[in-house]
Amino acid sequence: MAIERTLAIIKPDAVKRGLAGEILSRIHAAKFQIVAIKSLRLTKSEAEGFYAVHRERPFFGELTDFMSSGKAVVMVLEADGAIAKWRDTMGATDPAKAAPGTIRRDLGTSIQYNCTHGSDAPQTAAFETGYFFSGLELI
Ligand code: 3AN
Repeated sequence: MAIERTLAIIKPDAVKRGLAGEILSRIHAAKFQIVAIKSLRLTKSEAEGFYAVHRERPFFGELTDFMSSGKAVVMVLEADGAIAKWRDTMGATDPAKAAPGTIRRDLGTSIQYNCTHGSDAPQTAAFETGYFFSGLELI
């Protein structure tokens, strides 16, 4: 496998519930390097831009309301095969279907309030990383 970078988000539900530290511990335990990290609150239109690929999905309005409802922690994670590895660490989108021991299974409460986001492919990772971080922040 090759060294990759992926964009990870600790979503507003997890930040509000005080779970950011627990999720960061899991990131360290899984041996990711945190290349860059920041805490921010997205505006509704910034959330719409981030999730533009889901524009036609019935849950788009709800999703972008939720993602702009409070602080999130966004970060770039690096590891061998980071994109798939972070998705494995998070678990399936729906916490009820996620494997035991994954973040979403252990901490998520619904398909919407599933605590974390992760890029799903190299092109998505490049777009999502550039959405939040400048080149200088990624050295
Ligand atoms: P993933 O984040 O696992 O790649 P996607 O890309 O299918 O999942 O969905 C993006 C985000 O949209 C999910 N993280 C979840 O918060 C939300 N979402 C997905 N399906 C639903 C749904 N049926 N109802 C509400 N929100 C959803």
